[in-house]
Amino acid sequence: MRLYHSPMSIALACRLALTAADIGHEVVIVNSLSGETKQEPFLSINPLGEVPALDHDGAIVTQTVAILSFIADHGGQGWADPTPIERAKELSTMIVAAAEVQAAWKMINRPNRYAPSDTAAAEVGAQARIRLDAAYAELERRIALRDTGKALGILDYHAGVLALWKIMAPAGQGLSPTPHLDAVKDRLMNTPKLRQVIDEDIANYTAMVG
Ligand SMILES: N[C@@H](CCC(=O)N[C@@H](CS)C(=O)NCC(=O)O)C(=O)O
Repeated sequence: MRLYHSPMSIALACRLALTAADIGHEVVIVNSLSGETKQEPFLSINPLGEVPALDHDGAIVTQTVAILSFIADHGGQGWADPTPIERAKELSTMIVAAAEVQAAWKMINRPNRYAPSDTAAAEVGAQARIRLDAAYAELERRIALRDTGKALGILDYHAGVLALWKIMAPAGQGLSPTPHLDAVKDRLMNTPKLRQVIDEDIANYTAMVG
């Protein structure tokens, strides 16, 4: 398997899932900060110009939630509870993570894509931060309802990266507390092989931003 990835992007959740399931994979770095995601040859892989993308025997899968779901099915682990209703609930929370939390971050990080002028972009950024706080609150509410006695799974990898973003990105400062989400991140950091991947990603990201 080949994972197209940019350090500290949401694709890190897929790296963690692949690592946790001991699925052999190659990581191809596509620098989203320098715009490589929006250029060929990557646009031929994902015309939306976003990582992650997963190549499995020539079949390309994009979208974090779909890739994580595939990794859980392929690796035979990763669903906290494999019953259809529990899987649906986990998928629901991952869709909130992608459609609400990640989408708000995108508006904060790239407001000019959503506005015709710098003034309008500043307003978009300010509104997006309000939306981000509400999105994290909903993610936190859902994470708080989960049984923490279960093995780590794909929702933990997804939510854990969003917890890291909240701590590391300047725009994450001053948001409402999310203790259950932070505890997910701590569980990942306390798992040596996952911590190694996270530390490597942080180091690569730091080198990338200079
Ligand atoms: N809905 C997509 C969003 C992926 C996404 O936004 N990826 C970002 C990195 S976190 C990206 O590649 N951005 C590059 C760009 O927008 O230019 C998913 O969850 O996979």
